Amino acid sequence: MAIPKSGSKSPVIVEPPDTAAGPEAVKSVYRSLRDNSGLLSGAAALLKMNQAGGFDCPGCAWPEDTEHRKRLEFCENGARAFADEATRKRVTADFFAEHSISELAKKSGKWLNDQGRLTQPMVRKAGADHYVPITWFSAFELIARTLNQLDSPDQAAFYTSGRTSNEAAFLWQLFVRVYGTNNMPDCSNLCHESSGTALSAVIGSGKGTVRLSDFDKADAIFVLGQNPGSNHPRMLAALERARQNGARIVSVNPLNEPGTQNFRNPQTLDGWTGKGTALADLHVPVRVNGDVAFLKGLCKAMLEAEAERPGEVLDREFIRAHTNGFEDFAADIAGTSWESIEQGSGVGQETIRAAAAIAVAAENTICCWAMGLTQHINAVANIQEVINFLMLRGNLGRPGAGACPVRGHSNVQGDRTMGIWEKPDPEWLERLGKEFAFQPPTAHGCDTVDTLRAMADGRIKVLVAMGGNFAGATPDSAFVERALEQCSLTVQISTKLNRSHVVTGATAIILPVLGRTEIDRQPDGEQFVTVENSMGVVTASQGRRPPPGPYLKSEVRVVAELAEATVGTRSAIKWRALADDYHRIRDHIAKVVPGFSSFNDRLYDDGQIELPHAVRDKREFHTASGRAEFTVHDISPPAVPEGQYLMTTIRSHDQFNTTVYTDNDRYRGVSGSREVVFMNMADMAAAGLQAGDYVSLKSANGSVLSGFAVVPYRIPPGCVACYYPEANPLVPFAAVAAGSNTPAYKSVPVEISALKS
Ligand SMILES: Nc1nc2c(c(=O)[nH]1)N[C@H]1C(S)=C(S)[C@@H](COP(=O)(O)OP(=O)(O)OC[C@H]3O[C@@H](n4cnc5c(=O)[nH]c(N)nc54)[C@H](O)[C@@H]3O)O[C@H]1N2
Ligand SMILES: Nc1nc2c(c(=O)[nH]1)N[C@H]1C(S)=C(S)[C@@H](COP(=O)(O)OP(=O)(O)OC[C@H]3O[C@@H](n4cnc5c(=O)[nH]c(N)nc54)[C@H](O)[C@@H]3O)O[C@H]1N2
Ligand SMILES: [Mo]
Repeated sequence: MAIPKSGSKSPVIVEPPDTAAGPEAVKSVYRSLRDNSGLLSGAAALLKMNQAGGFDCPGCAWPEDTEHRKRLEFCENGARAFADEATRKRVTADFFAEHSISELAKKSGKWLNDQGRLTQPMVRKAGADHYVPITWFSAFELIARTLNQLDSPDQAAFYTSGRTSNEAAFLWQLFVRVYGTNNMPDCSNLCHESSGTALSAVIGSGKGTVRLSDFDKADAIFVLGQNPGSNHPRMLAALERARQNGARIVSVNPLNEPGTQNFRNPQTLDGWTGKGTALADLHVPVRVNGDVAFLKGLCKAMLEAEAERPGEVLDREFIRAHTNGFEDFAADIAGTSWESIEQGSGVGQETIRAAAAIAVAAENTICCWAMGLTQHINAVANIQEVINFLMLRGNLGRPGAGACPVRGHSNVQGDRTMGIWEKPDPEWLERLGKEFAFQPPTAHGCDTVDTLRAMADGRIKVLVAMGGNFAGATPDSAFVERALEQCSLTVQISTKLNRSHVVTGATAIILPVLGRTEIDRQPDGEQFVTVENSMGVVTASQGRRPPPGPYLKSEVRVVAELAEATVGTRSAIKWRALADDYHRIRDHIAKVVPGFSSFNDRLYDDGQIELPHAVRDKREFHTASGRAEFTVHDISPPAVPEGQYLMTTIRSHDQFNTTVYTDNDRYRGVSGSREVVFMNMADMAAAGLQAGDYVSLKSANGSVLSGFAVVPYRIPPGCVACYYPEANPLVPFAAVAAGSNTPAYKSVPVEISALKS
């Protein structure tokens, strides 16, 4: 089934701006509050966002700046994520009586989201084409019965999206393991899994090694494969301050994103009236998936500089005392020709040398990265090359320097810390089993891609999803939708409607939950939850807005009641009591999860917990050898068949993952349609294409997307970009990153053909 379009208008294309934020961002916040929550109540609630005693932004995982915290510690896109949750629109039982599921399956994701908040549990009975109301009790009973009738607990999978709080996530993984499986696919498998895999192998920890304060001490910051202007706008303030302190910024990206070029901080007078701060000193227009080649070139230039000025470039002492494999690494770099580097990266030697000069002049360097590095077949290699580069000058485990994978969803890092992982560490399972007196399953479970394969093969029959949009976020949409339709039961625990509610198993259930911004009252009083940001800092988050209806439950309450119905008699765990007062869950977390001792007390005393990090705090590397590892990787430019293009998929400025707010992308100069393909002008000329021409795109899985409009753009030749999730049907299911199994959403070979007008 083709994914319905949000509108078939032709796009309006203008020259993209060269600056991010500024007054336009403030206007956009105003519009989204006006259209969703209402201005007054929305503005009052926003004052609580990212403040002590308030709620954590439901957007990205960039840390709050507690030192320089402003009265308004939020960004345009955080405000929009908030407004989207705070909408006054409601999806009620009448809505489902009016609209059949087959009719809803023809609506775009944007239309579904625009219908408002889910308000009561609904069921689609096998063979029916409408959802009808069901009581919470009957819904839990139906799910429990189905789960308990499976031949094995491994026939069910339990997905988690990264907005889920620590408390809900901890209880969720406990329930799933008491039930008897480690089938816990999550959005992290689609996101930063490559970072975790790469970092664990070479530095002994899967998390980033910097604190926010390190940005003030850095002399150089490399931003690779990341678009902070749209996806982590509060990071621009950290880059602006770093820049004002003299740091030099290098962006490595096939697109010259306005957010890294220039920033007009809407919280300063200059941001409203002046030109703002120029951010990147150097933009490196690497070709799509040219990063390994570029990073090897960067290291080659540095090793050559060291040969000319021995002792001045490399941190020999760090390399000797803390690392393994330098000789092999250096020999491989020496044997890699500049020609292959230029060809693989698409970047000239002078630009690579200019980037190396910035790194060599810097005492302290930070590398930040996101999906531009993690979603390729060789994504793990990308990230290990970043570590090679950092290690040459000892940029790990000291202030002002380090590795900074910038996480996506606001609690995706915390969910993993809480045990949402299909490959749990045996020590973790032992502590969990001891604390709750049960035997957790030890066999590794399915991640997201393995879950899809198992559903398609009939090995997994039930999917229960804690948030997210499993159908919309995964690759190869036609394959995924067939796999979902083969399930006997799919359950979505959600706030808003999306594709996953209309492409379902034979029986489907919707369980509506409170969002993070809403008051969560339980028998023992109003509750708060906790979240972990991208830099390992855990803070409390307390909702402040009235719930959108009387029948919604909190995520924690849903997990507790589902667990009681399903496995209530299998252990002595008092599920409901845990949900009555979340302090009780945190007391268990304190005993099971390393770094959380006296969790509740420390939250009250210090307001936050910074989790320990051996590399950052002690320059210790908990790898098998006790040292950080240099690694060697092939440049291996992706095989793009003759006449095809390498497609990357990107987020616009006006979406949060599969939730599309508008069809516009202000920073890339496109409005009115998302069905566009950004193309190099020379490629367009060679193919006889003009701006606005309609084309079809076809990939190796046989999927074809038709009617996409060509947008001329400064993107390296041979590369094109389309929006996520519209382009997901083209991403072949089997194309995944070696080691992390993350879909290669950012390097998909495609054929492009002009449509005859
Ligand atoms: N407003 C908003 N905020 C968000 C999100 C959102 O959708 N909207 N999503 C959240 C989530 S879950 C995540 S994971 C993050 C995502 O944040 P990002 O990773 O910034 O998002 P993307 O748009 O997927 O892609 C990032 C950048 O990678 C570049 N790129 C593409 N291919 C390549 C390549 O081969 N090499 C290099 N070097 N660069 C490449 C693209 O041009 C783009 O600038 O943001 C989080 N925050
Ligand atoms: N082509 C392509 N595909 C991609 C990517 C890409 O760059 N390119 N990026 C990948 C990445 S990085 C990620 S993280 C995934 C995202 O994958 P997901 O996390 O699965 O998707 P989202 O779109 O964030 O999920 C949105 C839905 O979550 C629900 N929701 C929102 N808030 C809450 C809440 O507080 N509680 C609950 N229970 N539900 C809530 C709503 O129903 C909403 O419709 O997509 C991946 N897919
Ligand atoms: Mo993500």
